[in-house]
Amino acid sequence: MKEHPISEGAICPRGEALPEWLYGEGRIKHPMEKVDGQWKQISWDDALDKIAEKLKEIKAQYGAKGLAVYTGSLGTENIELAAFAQRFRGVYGTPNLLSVEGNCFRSRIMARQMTFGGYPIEEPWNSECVIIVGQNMDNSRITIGSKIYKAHDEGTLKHIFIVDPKKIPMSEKGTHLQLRPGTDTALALGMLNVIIEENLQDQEFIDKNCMGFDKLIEHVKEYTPEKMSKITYVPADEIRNIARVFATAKAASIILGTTPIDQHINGFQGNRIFSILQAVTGNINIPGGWVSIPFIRLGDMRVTEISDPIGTHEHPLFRRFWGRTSPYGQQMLFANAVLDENPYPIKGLICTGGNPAMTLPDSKRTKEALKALDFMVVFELFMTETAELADIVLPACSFLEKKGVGYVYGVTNCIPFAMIRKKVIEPIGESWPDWKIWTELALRMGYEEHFPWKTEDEIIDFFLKPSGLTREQMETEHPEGMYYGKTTYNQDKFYTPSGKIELYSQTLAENGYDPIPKWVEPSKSPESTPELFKKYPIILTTGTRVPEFSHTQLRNVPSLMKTAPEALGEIHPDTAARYGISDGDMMTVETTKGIIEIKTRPPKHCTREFSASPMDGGGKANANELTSYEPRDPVTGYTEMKALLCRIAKA
Ligand SMILES: Nc1nc2c(c(=O)[nH]1)N[C@H]1C(S)=C(S)[C@@H](COP(=O)(O)OP(=O)(O)OC[C@H]3O[C@@H](n4cnc5c(=O)[nH]c(N)nc54)[C@H](O)[C@@H]3O)O[C@H]1N2
Ligand SMILES: Nc1nc2c(c(=O)[nH]1)N[C@H]1C(S)=C(S)[C@@H](COP(=O)(O)OP(=O)(O)OC[C@H]3O[C@@H](n4cnc5c(=O)[nH]c(N)nc54)[C@H](O)[C@@H]3O)O[C@H]1N2
Ligand SMILES: [Mo]
Repeated sequence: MKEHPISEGAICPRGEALPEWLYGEGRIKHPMEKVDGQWKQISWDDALDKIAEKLKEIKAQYGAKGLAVYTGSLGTENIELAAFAQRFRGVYGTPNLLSVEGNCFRSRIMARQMTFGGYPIEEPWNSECVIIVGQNMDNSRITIGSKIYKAHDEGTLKHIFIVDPKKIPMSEKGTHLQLRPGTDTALALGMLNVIIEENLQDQEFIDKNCMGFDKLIEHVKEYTPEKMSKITYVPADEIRNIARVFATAKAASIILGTTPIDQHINGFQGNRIFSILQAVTGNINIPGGWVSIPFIRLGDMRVTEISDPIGTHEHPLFRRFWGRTSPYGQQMLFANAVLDENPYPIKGLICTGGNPAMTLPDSKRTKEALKALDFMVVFELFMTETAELADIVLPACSFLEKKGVGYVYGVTNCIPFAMIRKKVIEPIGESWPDWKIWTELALRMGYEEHFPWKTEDEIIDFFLKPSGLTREQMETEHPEGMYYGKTTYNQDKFYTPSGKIELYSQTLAENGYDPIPKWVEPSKSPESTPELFKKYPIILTTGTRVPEFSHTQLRNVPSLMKTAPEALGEIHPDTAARYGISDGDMMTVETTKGIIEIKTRPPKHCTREFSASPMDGGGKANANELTSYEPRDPVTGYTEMKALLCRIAKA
């Protein structure tokens, strides 16, 4: 739809391939039970009865916390899936709701909340300068990418900087800073040093809105461009240049990739330092800066908070600060709970909309943990690596087989956007929408009073009620969906304890963390572990998105498998030559955790020595055989999935 407000007629290869995905190979069409290691079809009634019985057993023996509920990427993208999972676990009484919040985007939300009291986001189409840090929008975020290309073509967006170890298509439009993976915080500290040394900050804005600037002045003195150049491999002059252009632009937005900043041991502070850059240059709540967006209030299915989930002791702020409590536990501690009973045993798992056997770190340990469970049930469309390890698999249907509320903001889209998602076809086979699976299970558990919804329209009405929108209005007036609310600029209310933008965070100091971000090396790097670097001399980044796949999804689609048949490892041509590896050769990539084989990608965009591998892509290589649960970011508990050390060889 050319007139569609978000896509403006653009479609990605995954969108185009949906019919193939929907009707393709491997759809699970019936409830399945594993009997003596073999999958057997069973009826919905039998499956739900057995699950209810098991869940009651677990609760009787280990308490409600002995069960974990895991919602994967779909749990953030599909409100119905997430809300019903929350309702069920709440009524059951387990605090252990685990999700990709534990390594996807919550770090940045926390960092911005702790700085601004809210979650302002970029508005690049109104900017004169944008800095894109570790995001290849042509692959992972085309809706915003196309708006940036357009603003650049029209000339309103004058300066684009790309901060990325490799050249990406958008690098053609601007200045590329090719940094060593994992050193973004050092770059940002260097930029702050230049801005403050050269008096380029927005003093009026700072005086009025910020606290801690005096401490920041002292703090960044040591981070000279020359020193930061040694760390980042970015020439000092380039650090000066980006700092000057950014600070003097009329309006500027930094756009942070969703994972390259966050998935580090210092990822939370990395997010904070870029927030501080926005603040001291006055690029907050002005058109083209970071702006406070309106929120849509949607019906909330949460049940009043129970006890604390796993990870609370280790990462208390991930759980709550300023009385704001997150519903999630830290999934990075799940394997410890199952395998080491630390802090207590988790014995059962309900997994929906995710494939943790592949997407959590250290797949070997993750799979061991999943196998060690007394009972696991998975709601899935396909027999994934996780589903294979379950006791019962229930056939869920896709978003095209159910009606619901679609709502995006932030990561996917900068302004909140809502629509009624239409049911395109009837559920395939015996598959059910997630809401129905949870509801039917709840009835068998005796939870009927908490699950009153009987139809998809009733659920939509429940979600929309607090928003002031109605289903009828959305269906008749805005069937294509609608932006919700307007951005209001020039707000100067900040909901932090001090009421100001907190360049210096007392909350962090009181919890034993750095109140202003410091530079911290990745746990394994040429600098932090020179001995290890001799044995593992290549820097490895995992998880780079490809347009054909969403994480481990869509591998049943022939047309996508044709254009991207293998997981690809990108490698610098000089490195490849040194190892005698040619384009398309298979190479081994080995870390201290494991070894995988992966095909090399024609290195047209790889211009500095490092190699990167997607999480899975079309092929068999699973980058999480190379990653580890330790160490974790002390604030959030995120693990290192970027900037690791590896060695390579021709396979
Ligand atoms: N090494 C490394 N690991 C990473 C990352 C990285 O960069 N590097 N990135 C991390 C990030 S940011 C993320 S978000 C995670 C993603 O991790 P996951 O969410 O675990 O991965 P997906 O492959 O998206 O799994 C989604 C599953 O939901 C199923 N599904 C689709 N629609 C529905 C539905 O309507 N109902 C149900 N019940 N199921 C459905 C799909 O078939 C698929 O199996 O991976 C993380 N892991
Ligand atoms: N097609 C597609 N789109 C997706 C997804 C998908 O699976 N497929 N997943 C969605 C999800 S859940 C997420 S979380 C997002 C992920 O989105 P992002 O995390 O933004 O991932 P990419 O766009 O692949 O960007 C990664 C870029 O960061 C660079 N990079 C690697 N290490 C570093 C580093 O240390 N510093 C810097 N500055 N750059 C680095 C890589 O070279 C690459 O160009 O994408 C979303 N969009
Ligand atoms: Mo993600």
